[in-house]
Amino acid sequence: HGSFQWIDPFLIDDQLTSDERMIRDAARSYAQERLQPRVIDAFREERTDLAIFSEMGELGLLGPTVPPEYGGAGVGYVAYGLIAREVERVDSGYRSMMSVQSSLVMHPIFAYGSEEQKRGFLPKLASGEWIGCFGLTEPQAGSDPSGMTTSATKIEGGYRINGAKTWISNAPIADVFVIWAKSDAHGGNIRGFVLEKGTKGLSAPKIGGKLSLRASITGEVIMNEVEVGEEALLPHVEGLGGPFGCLNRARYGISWGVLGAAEFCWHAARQYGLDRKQFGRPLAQTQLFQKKLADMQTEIALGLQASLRVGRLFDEGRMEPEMISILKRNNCGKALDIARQSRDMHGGNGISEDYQVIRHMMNLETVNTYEGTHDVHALILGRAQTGLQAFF
Ligand code: TGC
Ligand code: FAD
Repeated sequence: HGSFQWIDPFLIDDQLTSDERMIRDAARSYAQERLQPRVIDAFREERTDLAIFSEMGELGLLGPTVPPEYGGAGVGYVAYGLIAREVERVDSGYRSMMSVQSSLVMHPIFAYGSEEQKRGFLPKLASGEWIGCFGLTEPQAGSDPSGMTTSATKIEGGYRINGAKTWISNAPIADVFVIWAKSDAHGGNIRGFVLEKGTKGLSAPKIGGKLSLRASITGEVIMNEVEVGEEALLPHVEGLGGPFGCLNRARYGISWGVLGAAEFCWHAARQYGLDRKQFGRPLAQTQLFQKKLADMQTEIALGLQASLRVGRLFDEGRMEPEMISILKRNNCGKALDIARQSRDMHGGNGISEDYQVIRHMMNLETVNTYEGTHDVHALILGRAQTGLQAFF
């Protein structure tokens, strides 16, 4: 007794290797020293700083699980999660920029691409010289991506792609577009294509008016008779399993990331409660305040332990997607609750950009929705335990 660490109740730190701790510390220093000073203005002004990609690339934070021969850092999934947690402690939008590039662009090129595609794209994506985006969602196909209408028609020497994607992170600044489309040459099955900026008929207008994730740019991707060669097709995957293989990784990273944002909100509420006095005593000396802090501490500790467990299983090759649905759903939902509570515990100050908790709260609304909404993950888990599918 006496050595309880309120900030790390189950001693997560002890369960990491020294390499993982080193990566975590490097990501934390970068996030606190370089991202934190920019984020308040970036969010207010809805500004995405391109330099962030090359800075992250230099530190090995982009595509960290991709092997070094293709420019990645070749680290495991626990390390990837730890990076996401540190970046999202500052802002979910910065983590979004990082996780799209890593899990949704570099991963499919690495896992499903030809040797030529891997050598051609991965090193420049790893360094952050090129920025990537991932187009699955369409105006009429969000939770149900199998309803997509983007089509790839076989032409001589390649394909002609028509369709529109929406709500695509990084799209307006992207050099590389991983696009999922139904291909007539493959029986109407979903195939992945790597498109490059500047191709005729390809455009990516920005979506304005976002009140969440404002430091991360989002756009549409319009493909109007875009013609690409055979080499644009990702040869080694067919069907929805392609995009889902990427989503598994991004969702797993999000499960760590949101807990970083939640930790920020928890620590801020605790400090505010210690500093602020009402009725002659610190707010932190009231029962209601302490109960809320205890709930935050508990959910974060349980969530981190769960993400770490699944990270270890991932690295052992024993990850199952349903495990990730549990983590993505619960950690996002809990992080959002914690951010809302923290906002409330800050009183009027809680709505000010200076205290930052309302920014996290607004960001987490998106994170709870993208990569499979909270309810869609419930349906995945419901199906897995009943054998009955309730989507339609
Ligand atoms: P279902 O019948 O379940 O599966 C179709 C095929 O896909 C395979 N599959 C998976 N493979 C690997 N991992 C997974 N998690 C997989 N889930 C499914 C499955 O085995 C099957 O393969 P095959 O070979 O038998 O055809 O498909 P369904 O149509 O019933 O799926 C329903 C549902 C709800 C599970 C799914 O469509 C879903 O998860 N919807 C949510 C959509 C979503 O997450 N969109 C994300 C867009 S990207 C994004 O949001 C990026 S934001 C990132 C950022 O900015 O950080
Ligand atoms: P819908 O599917 O229309 O869902 C609306 C509501 O209905 C939700 O509450 C949902 O849970 C519920 N619902 C849906 N189906 C059912 C059902 N069967 N039973 C009960 N309830 C149901 N997509 C990409 O492809 N790439 C990206 O980079 C990307 N980045 C994004 C960035 C931002 C900022 C945002 C907001 C979104 C992004 N998305 C991206 C899209 C995101 O993945 C979708 O918004 C998400 O999958 C939900 O789809 P939807 O918005 O069409 O909502």
